[in-house]
Amino acid sequence: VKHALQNSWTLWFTKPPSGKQDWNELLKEVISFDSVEEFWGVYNNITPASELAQKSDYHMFKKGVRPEWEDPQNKMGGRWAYTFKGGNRANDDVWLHIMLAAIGETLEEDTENEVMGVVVNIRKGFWRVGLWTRTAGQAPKKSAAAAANAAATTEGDKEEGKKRLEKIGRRFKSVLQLPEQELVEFSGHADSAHSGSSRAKAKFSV
Ligand code: M7G
Repeated sequence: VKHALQNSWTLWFTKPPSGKQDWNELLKEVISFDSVEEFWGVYNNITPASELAQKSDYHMFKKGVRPEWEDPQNKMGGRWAYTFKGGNRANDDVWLHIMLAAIGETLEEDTENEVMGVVVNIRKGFWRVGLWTRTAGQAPKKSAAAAANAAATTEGDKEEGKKRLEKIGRRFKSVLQLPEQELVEFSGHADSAHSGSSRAKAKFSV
């Protein structure tokens, strides 16, 4: 018996560069799955994060979404991120719990469709886990006429978008089992792409 997931997911791997390669050459699609049993089959057969070399990433994204800022479904979006020391076997469970929360759809309400995927970056001296969202707290696009009419509601829309993202950020934080004073930070992909680094200034934190 297979227990179907609400969505199909794809696992991707970024291998550490060996010489001068760009981002695209290092990112590889690994496998897709759409049941609980297949997820465990994949998880039990891949190298644990704690055994990956520095500069490796795992990305688990909804099938059809590439784990890149440039993907049409990510372009307007952003990322909740948390950086911690990482590196040992116990930390593999942090990444596992994030994946389980994503495939179990516990990070957002059913209708929100904000969660695009989750990431773990293995870096020198730290790990960074991320949760990518479809929006980045910007006001939704309106027709010119509607915008002229509704200029006053724009700030309200923005506020609502931010609230929705903050709620997801708090759920991410609870999966990470972080104490209240420890912060997770949100940044927009457009800012990351613009600054050429994922360490763009955080827009907000929870
Ligand atoms: P990172 O791996 O997110 O963080 O970004 P790090 O600085 O801790 O290693 C490292 C670099 O990878 C960025 O500065 C970009 O050059 C490249 N990179 C990362 N991401 C997520 C993307 C992406 O989505 N698109 C493109 N074009 N480059 C990316």
